[in-house]
Amino acid sequence: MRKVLMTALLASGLFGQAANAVPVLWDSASGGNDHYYEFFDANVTWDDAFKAAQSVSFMGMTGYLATITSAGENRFASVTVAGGILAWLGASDAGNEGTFTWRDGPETGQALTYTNWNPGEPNNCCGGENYLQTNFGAVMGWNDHGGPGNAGQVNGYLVEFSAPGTVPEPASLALVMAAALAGVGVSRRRNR
Ligand SMILES: [Ca+2]
Ligand SMILES: [Ca+2]
Ligand SMILES: [Ca+2]
Repeated sequence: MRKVLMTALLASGLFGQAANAVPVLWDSASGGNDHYYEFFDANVTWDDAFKAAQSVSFMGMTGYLATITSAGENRFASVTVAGGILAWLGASDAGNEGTFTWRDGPETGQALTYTNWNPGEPNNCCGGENYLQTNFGAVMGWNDHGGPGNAGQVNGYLVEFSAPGTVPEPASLALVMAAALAGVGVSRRRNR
């Protein structure tokens, strides 16, 4: 019960770190993926943003630092949701210099299939930069930043929410029915 209340408060933005806005749907009717995105106008390191993203949930979905896999998604997240403000995304090349992979969400461990690096980036500048940010210099432009060279680099972050294998209403009902039937089976066995 307590957890449910916390989740509701976090989702509403009334508790914890103040959200810039409620999660915004990129709906399939407008060419989207039916995922939700939220920009947190905070000043945090990538590591803290990574943890913070996982601590928020919305409509039962646990957040993750946004994973951008198309130009359309980059535009929606970077412009529509973040308003062109500098924001961390979910990729890093920490531990594998030069090869960025998504570190959370459905694409965890996967290489980037779409990129929008600014000219000359990623450059692992200034003693090492291992974390992906968007809206750096140019709107929608990508840059590697953060530690170890710029360990104190802080800015906002983009959180994405998606249901694992988003299920339409009838399928959800079927799952509930299956669970209920399984429960009946268990109690029957128990009664024997
Ligand atoms: Ca994504
Ligand atoms: Ca690097
Ligand atoms: Ca850089």
